[in-house]
Amino acid sequence: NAERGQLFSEGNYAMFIHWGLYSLLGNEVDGKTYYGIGEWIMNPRMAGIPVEDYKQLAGKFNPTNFDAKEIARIAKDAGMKYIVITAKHHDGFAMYASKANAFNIVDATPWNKDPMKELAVACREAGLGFGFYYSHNQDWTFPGGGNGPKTDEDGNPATFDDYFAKKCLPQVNEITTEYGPIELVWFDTPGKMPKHYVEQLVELVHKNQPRALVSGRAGHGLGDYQTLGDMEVPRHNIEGMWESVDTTNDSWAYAWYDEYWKSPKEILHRLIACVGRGGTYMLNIGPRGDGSVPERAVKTLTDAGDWIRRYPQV
Ligand code: JFZ
Repeated sequence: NAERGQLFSEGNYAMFIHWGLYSLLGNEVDGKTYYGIGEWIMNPRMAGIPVEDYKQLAGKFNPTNFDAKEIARIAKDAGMKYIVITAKHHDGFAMYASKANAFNIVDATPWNKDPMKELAVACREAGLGFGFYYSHNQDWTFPGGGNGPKTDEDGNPATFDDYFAKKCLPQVNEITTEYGPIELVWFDTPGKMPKHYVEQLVELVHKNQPRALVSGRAGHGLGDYQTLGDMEVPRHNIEGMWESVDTTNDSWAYAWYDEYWKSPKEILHRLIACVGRGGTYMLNIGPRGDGSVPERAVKTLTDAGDWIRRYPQV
């Protein structure tokens, strides 16, 4: 599909955003800091937060400093062309108004707004593309989801089929119909998910969004392009469409202690290496639980952008 590949045809530079309930914790739980990627905080490898406790966090999620226009402006000033944000990560919390499942930012928080509606509009107004990350296999809070609860509320066994039919497929339908034209759906960590599920999802995205690309991590080679390992920059040219994902510091989601910022020079080096070798570079920021973007992330992106705006062919 020639039109569908256009986004990557001359390389590209994009903003990736990891933002969710986990951002509220910033890798600190009950006064204890856990070192690792912030969006994994509830996992037993990190704090191991029980599902019911984690769900309670939604009641405290009130990101009054979220400013969609400001985020779009930061991406634009950075020289980026589109934004991809977490609609749902492995924790299962939908960061948009989901009718399919009540564990979402509109129904479960005091904030009661859909930030994705605002961001989709802000991107369109700024001339930026827009897309969603969606954790299709792992869902740690919905019964039957990958690495999630094995039984439902009544203690009956739940299967992946239950999760897929009741939550995953309807939500992917929502994110590909409710936010206007989108550029990309970024599926991740397919694990052992059987092929027929992935086929249904890819088909649905292509039906609802004929121009949108599906990430390589959909699984079973069914994505539209290849996604390299996290933070991997290849040393040689790679055939076909590919993308490298990276983050401005160490964690993807906000972690309070994470000041391991890459320099603008390092970011430019990685961007140019990717684009020069035929790929696309997507660079992540992790807004805080209140919606604000860490100042150093903004400065790093903007400083790199100063160079890009001087040499706009990149
Ligand atoms: C995944 C997620 O688990 C993580 O939280 C984050 O969203 C990241 C962007 O993607 O983690 C991965 C997935 C694949 C690889 C590495 C980390 N990989 O293929 O090297």
